[in-house]
Amino acid sequence: MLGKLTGWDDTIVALATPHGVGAIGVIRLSGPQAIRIANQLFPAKDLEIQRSHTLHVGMLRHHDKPLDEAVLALYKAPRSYTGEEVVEISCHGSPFILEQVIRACTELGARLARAGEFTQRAFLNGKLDLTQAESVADLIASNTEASRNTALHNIRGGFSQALKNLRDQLLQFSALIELELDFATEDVEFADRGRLHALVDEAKTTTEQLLLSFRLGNVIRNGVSVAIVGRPNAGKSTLLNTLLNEDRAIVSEIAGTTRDTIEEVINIDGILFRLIDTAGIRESKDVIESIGVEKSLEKMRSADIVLYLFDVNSTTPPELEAALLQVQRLNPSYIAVGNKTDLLGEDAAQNRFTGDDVLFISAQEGTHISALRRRLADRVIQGTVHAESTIVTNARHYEALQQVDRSLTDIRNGLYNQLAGDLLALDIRRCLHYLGEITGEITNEDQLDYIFSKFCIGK
Ligand SMILES: Nc1nc2c(ncn2[C@@H]2O[C@H](COP(=O)(O)OP(=O)(O)OP(=O)(O)O)[C@@H](O)[C@H]2O)c(=O)[nH]1
Ligand SMILES: [Mg+2]
Repeated sequence: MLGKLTGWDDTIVALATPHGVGAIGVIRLSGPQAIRIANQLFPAKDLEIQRSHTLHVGMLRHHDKPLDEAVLALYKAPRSYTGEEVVEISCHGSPFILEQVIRACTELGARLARAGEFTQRAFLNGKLDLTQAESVADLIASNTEASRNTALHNIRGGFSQALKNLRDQLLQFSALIELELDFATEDVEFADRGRLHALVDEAKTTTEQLLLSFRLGNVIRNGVSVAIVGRPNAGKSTLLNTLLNEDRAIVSEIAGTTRDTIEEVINIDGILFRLIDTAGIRESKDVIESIGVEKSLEKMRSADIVLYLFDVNSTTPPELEAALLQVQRLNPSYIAVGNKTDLLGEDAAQNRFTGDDVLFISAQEGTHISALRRRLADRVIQGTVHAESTIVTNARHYEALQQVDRSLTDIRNGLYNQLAGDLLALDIRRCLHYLGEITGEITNEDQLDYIFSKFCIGK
């Protein structure tokens, strides 16, 4: 397969660790000449006669000049990440040294790797399927525990396994239907339509779940936006500071303190939340404050979750009801939070607002803040999928899955209308095509180049 593509016989080299100063920097060489090139830099012993999966310590030299003392790890094809000959050179992490070693490798015949080329080679050599390869990119980019878990799960093949099962079953049916076509004149049915029906229903449930999970997957990658809104002086900025554990926003007893929105990021149970403190909402003649209020309403509309904060001491139950109706109209995904229970007392607050689903806190004293954090995390995970299960995080998969879903609907309609076998076979083939696009069994060079170009160099 590699032979058909350009540049695949080359040996490639790149820095595998981040740029900049570090204790150790790792340079990766992959390709048919990897061990020969490393050998020319390594006078201490003959690397070409060493076994796979061995480590070698020694001085790297080029043009009789010492470069660095390094540890070399040898991986022989096909037992390596890329499936090719691979040498990993661990040097001291000075950018100057690393640069010199990479230059020495290129002088000896390696070329600099393109972004994602190592993983692309792994894919082309059958070491990973496409969803697994893409998960490597997600893993490198993941910045929370939850996104890391999702990426790891996908690398281990959770996502592809579900799709592979589906594909295998559909393949069986399409084979049986094609067989029927060969016996067209004899009016036989090898492929049990009832079973195909059940299979299509099952497949539709799977794809629908995967499609649903895309929303959550996106949330895990990009963070959940939470707008803290309410009347002036409700304690919004105080709550932001308490959740952040630092004095980020100005707090004062003057109503209308916050004029512009403030955004900060927190991590709850591995989910990234973007907290937005807004200006208190009220009618105001002050131009700047009015702009702030406009902005608050805008944030309330666009946020994933709204925290509607009110002061339990100065708000009456009818006022709360009216306010929540308005919030609901702008954004149905809200949580009502009663603040300053330290003044009124928690029981009194609860008695005052019975009937409404309200979480009572004291932002200033930090009371029930952990319950609020839990409520936020639950909102994200609730009803959908858990982070350990299979989540679609990738827009390309999402689009292909939508096509799969559509062709499954066509197959189902075809079955209802007792469509002839040859037409049914067409629909099944189309469905298989889109499934294959996700796992990479059907694909083309341009698409691959696009996917792998999103990687960083050295992966
Ligand atoms: N007793 C008590 N006071 C609080 C609590 N939370 C906030 N406050 C006080 O309420 C006043 C207003 O707090 P802020 O956090 O500035 O209120 P805000 O909602 O951001 O107000 P604006 O920015 O003007 O819309 C300050 O004096 C806070 O110290 C609380 O839980 N208990
Ligand atoms: Mg404020």
